[in-house]
Amino acid sequence: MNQTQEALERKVKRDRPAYFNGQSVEEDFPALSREVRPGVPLVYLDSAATSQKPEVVLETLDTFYRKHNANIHRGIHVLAEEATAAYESAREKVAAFINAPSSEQIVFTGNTTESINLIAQTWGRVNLKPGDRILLSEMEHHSNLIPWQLLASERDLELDFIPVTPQGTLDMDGFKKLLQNEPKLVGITHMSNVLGTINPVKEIIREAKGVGAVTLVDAAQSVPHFAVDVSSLKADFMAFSGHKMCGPSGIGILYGRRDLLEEMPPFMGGGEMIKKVELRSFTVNDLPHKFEAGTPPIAEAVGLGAAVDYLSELGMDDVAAHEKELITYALDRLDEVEGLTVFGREVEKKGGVASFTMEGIHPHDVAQILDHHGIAVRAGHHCAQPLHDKFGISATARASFYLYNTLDDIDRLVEGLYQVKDIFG
Ligand code: 7TS
Repeated sequence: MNQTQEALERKVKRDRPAYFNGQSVEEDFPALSREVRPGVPLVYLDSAATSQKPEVVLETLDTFYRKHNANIHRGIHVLAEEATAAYESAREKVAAFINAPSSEQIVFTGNTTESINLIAQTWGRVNLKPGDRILLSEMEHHSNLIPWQLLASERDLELDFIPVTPQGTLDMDGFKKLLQNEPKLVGITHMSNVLGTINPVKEIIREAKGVGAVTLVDAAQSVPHFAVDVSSLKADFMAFSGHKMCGPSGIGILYGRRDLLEEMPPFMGGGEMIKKVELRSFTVNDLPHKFEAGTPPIAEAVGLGAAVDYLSELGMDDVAAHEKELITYALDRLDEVEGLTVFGREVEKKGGVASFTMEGIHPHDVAQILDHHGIAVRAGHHCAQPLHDKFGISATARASFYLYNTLDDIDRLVEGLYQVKDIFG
């Protein structure tokens, strides 16, 4: 048995737990204490895809369905009132979490993807005409790319892209040049789900506003990981997902500037989004209900509210500091592995994401062998194919961290990577 095998087979002791306010948080997440196979404990390093859920969120969902389950906004009975109050209180919590001026500017959707499609299909359809330009970046997730490609082909729009430098940051000189084309919309990811790069969105928004552009921040990877203040950023739109921030899947958030939301037509038609309906006409409901057609994700919103409380109690600055410690340690340890390249290795403002290749070994093989040792990472293009093309690769393996990960998890990852090397010689 070589050293790596010995290391893998010893019972993993969490000598260095993830502490917040003197309390270890790992026990809060039931999934983290499971074994994926007998004797093989889970090391979950796929939080950029979705986060694990703390007990308090699971309990909130359970209690909601057991005691308060009813449809909202339309019932005059106790359960309907309780469910409505819980749903609307979740909206207040989300508004406070991102420092939105009003909860009426928080629209619940299904996920980040739906939030961005909503903007494209409502604001975009009304405000963009043939020849207008949209400025995105080369590091966008497909969900901030395809909705604009669809609209561009329908409306004859032009798409421009802020280049990504070989180091993995946005080329800000390139950005300023592209602004001279006077785009009508600038839509940028706050943090890359592949490189971990945290983009200077405040500066981007300020510059974009200088040429009269409307701004959209894809905050799917930022709001879960560090404090984001939408009022200070002055973003016109911001989109993120509940499932990446300790909440349930099936709920997303769209923040919008009030006057823009007021002017936008509805996204989908049906119940809830109307005030008065006649056979051939209707009047739209007030914000935010105008954009929430049909029965919304009620339990999911309530669960998200619990997740927001959980994160707020830990403190987002402490969450960010913890992840900074993890990524710093991870980069140091990954450097030890010969033939391993981390994309965005030198990015200064980098969240807890390490995407890498190993010389001569396909990322899917890396992920598969790691999985054999209980280490969950993702392999592929992570819905950012153009970014991978830019780096001349088709796929990477990605380890992504969250508040519950520990330095021990990173040691396990590196031990697993040595195992990969042992197998592939
Ligand atoms: N934007 C970014 C930056 C993302 O990372 C993701 C999801 C989305 C948008 C879409 O979020 P959704 O909730 O609508 O799916 N990112 C990933 C990922 O990196 N692996 O799986 C999903």
